[in-house]
Amino acid sequence: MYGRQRLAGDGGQRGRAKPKGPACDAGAFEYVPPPRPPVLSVPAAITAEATGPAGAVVTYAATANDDVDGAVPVTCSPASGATFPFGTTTVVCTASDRDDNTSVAEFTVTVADMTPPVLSLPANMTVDGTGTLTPVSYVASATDVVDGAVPVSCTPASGSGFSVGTTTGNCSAHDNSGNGRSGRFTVTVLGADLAVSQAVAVTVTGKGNTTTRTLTFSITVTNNGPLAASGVTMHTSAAPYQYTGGTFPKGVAGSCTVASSGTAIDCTLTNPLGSGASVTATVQVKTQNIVTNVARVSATTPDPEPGNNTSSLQKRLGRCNAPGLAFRRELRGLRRA
Ligand SMILES: [Ca+2]
Ligand SMILES: [Ca+2]
Ligand SMILES: [Ca+2]
Repeated sequence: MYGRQRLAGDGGQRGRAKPKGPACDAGAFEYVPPPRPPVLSVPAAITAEATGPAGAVVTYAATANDDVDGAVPVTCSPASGATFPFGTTTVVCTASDRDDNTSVAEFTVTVADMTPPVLSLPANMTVDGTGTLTPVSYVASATDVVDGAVPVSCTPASGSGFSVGTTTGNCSAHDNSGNGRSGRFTVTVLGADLAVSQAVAVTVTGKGNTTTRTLTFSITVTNNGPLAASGVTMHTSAAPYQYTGGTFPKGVAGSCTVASSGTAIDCTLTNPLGSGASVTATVQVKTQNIVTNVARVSATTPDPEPGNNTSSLQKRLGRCNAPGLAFRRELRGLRRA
């Protein structure tokens, strides 16, 4: 009851406790103020990041102030500091004054996973090439605070064949809430880069009908790549003319073999040709005409630049036996393809 209230008895105030708060003596009537419960102060809706599979510990502050009692205790459920599960939970808070006037207030706590997994990717790596494509394996993983280990998808996949050069691996992972993270690393495959060039010299022996011209092609193989070249071979063709032989310089381990047809010669280096190193083989052809010597080099070590692995050199010989004229014609005829 509140407002104006008729009191029993003599119109006095006996038998009734003096009201707390702003009451006043109204003579035969006692003014009883309306009940004023405490004023509750609770947080606005809270959104919390999940810190684990169970949700998140969320703390908050709720206070109540009563017009008569001042600050009064507040009871909330779930309490501040409780672990809130995923999703939205309504927190209900109550506070009462000494007259049991009670206030109730609510707010929500929403727990969500808003953080993507943490990726663990390989450091940038450099490997020696072993072929046209070099298989490269690596380990990539991802861990999410809420979901634990989650799958990682990478392109190119571990174990794929990588070409000589630098390839970027792209990886990504998502947690069960759809939060994604991506990362990258590089795989550098080293290779060799053989290059071949050649020069020719003419040797004239004899006179008249006994004149013999021998062309000596000096074929230089250079490795411009960062990786030593293994299994270096050089195939030289001067068809239809016949080779009389071919050699590496003294001290170079390798050999040259003239094909049974005589129109081709194959030279093989025994040891790898190091980065920046070069070696020159000489092959001899006897002819009186135009000859085009084609040299082609290869290695078992990958060579990403095939365009410089072939050299073609044409030599045109005149019929004059004079060495001086032959030399001038040699100069005119010397050109590289
Ligand atoms: Ca009150
Ligand atoms: Ca997450
Ligand atoms: Ca090359």
